[in-house]
Amino acid sequence: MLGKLIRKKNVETEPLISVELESVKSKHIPAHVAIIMDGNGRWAKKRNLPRIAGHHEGMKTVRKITRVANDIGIKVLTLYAFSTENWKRPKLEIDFLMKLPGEFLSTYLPELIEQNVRVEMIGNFDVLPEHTKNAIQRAIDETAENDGMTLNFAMNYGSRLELIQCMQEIAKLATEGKIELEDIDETLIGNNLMTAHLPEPDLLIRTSGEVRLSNFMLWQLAYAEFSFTDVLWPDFDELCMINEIKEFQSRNRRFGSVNEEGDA
Ligand code: V0D
Repeated sequence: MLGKLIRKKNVETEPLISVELESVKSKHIPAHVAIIMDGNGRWAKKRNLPRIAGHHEGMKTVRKITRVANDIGIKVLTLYAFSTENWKRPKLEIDFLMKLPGEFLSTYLPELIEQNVRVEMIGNFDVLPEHTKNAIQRAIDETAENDGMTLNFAMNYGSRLELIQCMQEIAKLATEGKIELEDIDETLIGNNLMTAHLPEPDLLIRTSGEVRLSNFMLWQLAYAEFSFTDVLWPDFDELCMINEIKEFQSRNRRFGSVNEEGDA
């Protein structure tokens, strides 16, 4: 596992990362971490580069954070890559963004397979461009047998739309007489969301200083710890991720105790 990090070219941080990694792995690890990857445009602007340069740099961070999350032992990493609101952006920017899954996967799919990572997606898949769908579907198919970390991309995802579809599905079951009103509970709702097969996130991270949920996993984040960092997504690195998990572990040090929900 550590061998994956040793291949990194940054010799300065390697020993530090290994030591920190071992300490993090000896404590309670969040099963599911969700990240809102914000600040790519701002990163580019600071350097007088076009926004797309920031998106491209952000893709390299996806690779880095996937690898360290897998090394930590996180079971599910959900990355908010494209929201239903993002269609309002300029067409040229959208066209560029829609090429990123293909580029990401043609570069990194072999190492995802090597790391036993399973690629999944939540969101409305159908309306994505054909070439984007093909790239993602191929990655999903080629990693379907992997049983390591699940790398779950939220693409064209919006939580309210997900809840609308969930409610429509449940109402349909009710009108067809397949369920009684009393059958509508947290489990039934959870089972009709796009995340039905996944554990709920234990930790939400949003980069770049914005303190909003932006229509992301409204139901699923009910009990999650939230962390908002000023670091821009392209600058978010392995040590940032390890520090987030350490902070989570210190907040959760009473995990499992009677005071768990704060009723001290
Ligand atoms: C841009 C920062 C990887 C956020 C990361 C189309 C904005 C880089 C993917 C990707 C994006 C998605 C699915 C998949 C494999 C890779 C990605 C988008 C944006 C939205 F199966 N990075 N990335 N998708 N950015």
